[in-house]
Amino acid sequence: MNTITIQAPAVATKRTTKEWQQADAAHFMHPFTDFGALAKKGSRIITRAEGIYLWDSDGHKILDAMSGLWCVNVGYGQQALVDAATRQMKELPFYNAFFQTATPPAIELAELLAQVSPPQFKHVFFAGSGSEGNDTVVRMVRRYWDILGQPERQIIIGRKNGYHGSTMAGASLGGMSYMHAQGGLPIPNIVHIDQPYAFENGKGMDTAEFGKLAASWLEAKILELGADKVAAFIGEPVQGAGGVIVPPSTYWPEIQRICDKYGILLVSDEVICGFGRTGNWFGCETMGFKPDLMTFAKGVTSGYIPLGGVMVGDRMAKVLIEQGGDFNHGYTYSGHPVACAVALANIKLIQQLKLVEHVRDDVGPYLAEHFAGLREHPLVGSTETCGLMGAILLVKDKAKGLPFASDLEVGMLCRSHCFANGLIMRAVGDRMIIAPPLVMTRSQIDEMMALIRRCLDLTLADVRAKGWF
Ligand code: PXG
Repeated sequence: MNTITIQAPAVATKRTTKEWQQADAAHFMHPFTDFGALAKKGSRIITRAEGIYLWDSDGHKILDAMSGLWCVNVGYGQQALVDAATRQMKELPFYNAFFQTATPPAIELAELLAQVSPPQFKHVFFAGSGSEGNDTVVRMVRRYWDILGQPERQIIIGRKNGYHGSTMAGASLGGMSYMHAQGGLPIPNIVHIDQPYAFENGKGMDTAEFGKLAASWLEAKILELGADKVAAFIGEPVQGAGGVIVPPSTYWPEIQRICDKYGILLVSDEVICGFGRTGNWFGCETMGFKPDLMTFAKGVTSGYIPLGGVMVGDRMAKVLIEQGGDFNHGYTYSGHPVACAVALANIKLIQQLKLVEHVRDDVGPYLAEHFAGLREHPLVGSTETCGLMGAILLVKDKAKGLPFASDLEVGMLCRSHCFANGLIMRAVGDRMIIAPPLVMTRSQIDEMMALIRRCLDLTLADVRAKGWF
């Protein structure tokens, strides 16, 4: 075979932190970043990982309580995934699925996804990421209504502070106003209702009542727009990037009832909640609803390689397959064989290690108990968990439920203590959030809780010293 052996490793590993930072600042434009500010400050360079830990280029060990970016469900260093990628790269590194062709890993993955998904899902459309998956959602939902002779059903309803990605369609479906402010978004025929966040929208209300009230905003919006104009509703079972906002248990069943009443398609964005995160295979199972479409990405490969897609429920699949004709949409990497091979190995590993049950019966309840214990801390206004994701709300006055002024950026203050103490926890405003790898053990949760408590204490000392508390 006519191949060239490359002697040197592809990545120079001998640079110092300063050298990495200089090259980074000179050439690499990071996502969601103030390029100029980061260039001055210098990036943190992560060089390796094992289990639930990362190491940076200065040799610091860090407990990764965010699973990379909500994705490394099986933890780092799983050889089965490395072997699957290596084998597939040797056998067939790429072939497309466009011109009436398919590859074995894509077919087997489609089959396995149908097995682990709720029963209404037997079909999948592959994409390269969660954002691409949600672009597919917009195209497929509108195509469905076209086929059925109702092309005026164009509008998709999302939620303020929802996150569905960063492409034109993803960012439009999402309700992040600071994203809409750049690039002329949202695209036409996408509207938003308020989120089911009791701290902001349902103060003092009974939780169950608030859940029903928040769902009623969907019905009000449908009636305002005209039901015959509304194509679909999309939401994350638990809002992730918005700050791990766990809706009341009454919310999703009521959303389902309203969608059914008006014949509107229901889309569950499972990019974060899928593949065991909430203690079931998918978040819609935990929250008790039956969507027509499910977007997935992240946990499908535990982030080892990019892959996303959309599970297509029977209601839509029947129309698209039996009446649809050509669907003029797809990506070069729809069903990429290496990505699919890694996803197969990942899902089989989740099954072998019984990670869904581990979250549901063991570490999920254990985390819930420990997060509830944090409520005694003077800074903590409330805590919430769902499976292996959690949020801690930092407040100025817990008795009165008073938040800190947002320009004080108390969450960012806490986050810098986390970084300095070897813990990755994200700040969404003053909500400190975690979504650690699902392989985490009880003793690793103990270790994480000790770090969280230390960082909360350091933050409390800071806000007291600054006279903000
Ligand atoms: N849907 C949901 C629910 C997501 O959380 C996407 C879609 C988009 O996926 P891709 O693969 O295109 O990024 C996401 C992604 C954060 C953060 O700061 C969250 C995401 C991405 C980047 C940052 O919490 N979620």
